[in-house]
Amino acid sequence: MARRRRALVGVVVGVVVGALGVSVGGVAGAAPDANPDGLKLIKTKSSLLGEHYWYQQTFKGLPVVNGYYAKHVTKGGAVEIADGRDAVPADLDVNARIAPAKATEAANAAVTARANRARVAGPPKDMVKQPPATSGAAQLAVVGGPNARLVWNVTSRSTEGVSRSLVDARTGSVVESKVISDNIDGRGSVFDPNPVVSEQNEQLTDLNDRNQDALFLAQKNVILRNLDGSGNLNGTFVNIKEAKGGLAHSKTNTFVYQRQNDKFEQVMVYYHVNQTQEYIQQLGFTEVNNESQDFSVDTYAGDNSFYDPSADMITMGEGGVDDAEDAEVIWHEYGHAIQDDIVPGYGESAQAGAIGEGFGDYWAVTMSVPVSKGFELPCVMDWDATSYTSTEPHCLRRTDGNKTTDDIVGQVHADGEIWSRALWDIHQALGRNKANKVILEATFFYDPDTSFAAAAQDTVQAARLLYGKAAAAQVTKAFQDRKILP
Ligand SMILES: [Ca+2]
Ligand SMILES: [Ca+2]
Ligand SMILES: [Ca+2]
Ligand SMILES: [Ca+2]
Ligand SMILES: [Zn+2]
Repeated sequence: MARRRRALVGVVVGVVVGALGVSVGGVAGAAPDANPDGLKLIKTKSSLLGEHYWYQQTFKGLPVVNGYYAKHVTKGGAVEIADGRDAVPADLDVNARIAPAKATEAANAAVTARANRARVAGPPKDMVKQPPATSGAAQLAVVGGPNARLVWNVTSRSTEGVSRSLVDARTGSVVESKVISDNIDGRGSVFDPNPVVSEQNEQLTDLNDRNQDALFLAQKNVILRNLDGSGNLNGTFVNIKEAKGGLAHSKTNTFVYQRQNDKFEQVMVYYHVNQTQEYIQQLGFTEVNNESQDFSVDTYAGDNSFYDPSADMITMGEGGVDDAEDAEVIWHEYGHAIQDDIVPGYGESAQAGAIGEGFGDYWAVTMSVPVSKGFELPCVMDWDATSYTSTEPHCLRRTDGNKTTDDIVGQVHADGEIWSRALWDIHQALGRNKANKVILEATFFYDPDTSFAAAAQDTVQAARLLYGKAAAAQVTKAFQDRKILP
């Protein structure tokens, strides 16, 4: 569309002078520049061979989308111009008729619709309804070239990554919408959240990691988003760093295994951590363990998994049912990584430790809610627990117990049940998304050695500031019922 041309301008003198008013020689067939002086220096870079000056093309002070101009000056003084400016008619009206909020709405609708279409490629039955795209402020800009117009430039975040939409600022129609983040989607097969819940079957057993028809049927094909394209299970939010039997690798980013293959657990970790981080981002949090979390999978023989704050690494054990075959074990451990990321040195008191365990259990449960069809929601680690419990339903712990602070025994997992019940009550009182916003927001105010009472106060405060008095009263009641608050 737009003219793009590179011109070797030869040796300096006179050609490129100081600021860039310079016309670089006419371009055949193109309209004359409406404002050849509308160049704004945005970046200067040095390389081995010279200096590089990058300019944004502007029109009446507004950026011209994709309009660029670069000047490369070699050490020897040679100048090369890359002129990527687009012609803009001098009389283009730069007064928007559409309000930015309306443009944002149109852009988000387009992005959400596309993201949902992309997800239909997955299994239709278990589709989780995705939250709509979110976006920052709309910026006024100009599109040059043959279809020159004034647009609102809206950046949205959706399950597809980051998208840029251009909305005509006079008509409100979406002119263009495309994903600008460069992550790669892969394919995988997982349990979601685990076979006991998805099959609603408490009779399933591990049989020493053997493949079984019932477990094969419990597998679900999924899209693995935000992969870095290396062919490993490494991406924006998860890095499978070590694994028994070696790292899964696929040139086509296809990671389909059955559960007897240890690589199945690597896929479980990648998928479920990516899911939970996307959810956190959709709630509006951009700094809750917003990094590629390291995992070591199936590398511990005991029936335990753990988060190591000194290495910022989560290790998934393989005792009994491989821990990473149950997403709720993954989410519990990720809960520890979340708290450690938000509060440096978190967990330095017995009650802070109990809050950590209670939060991990709660996080596993709240993440399971959308994929559990209501089956035994407060039951934590339904599949992993089949190895060590005989009563049904099989649960390591629950988030709907009746413990209060009268029942404190000084063991972090046992005492954590007091906290997880309070959070679960908040979940039911406020609804999933509001509860999780309140709970995550409150965590930013925790001390590393916080107590039940202090953390409860932080949570009440977050509820009041985010959702008002009535919500704060509901949160207060949840803590009063546990005798955490008076
Ligand atoms: Ca396995
Ligand atoms: Ca981390
Ligand atoms: Ca296990
Ligand atoms: Ca569960
Ligand atoms: Zn834990």
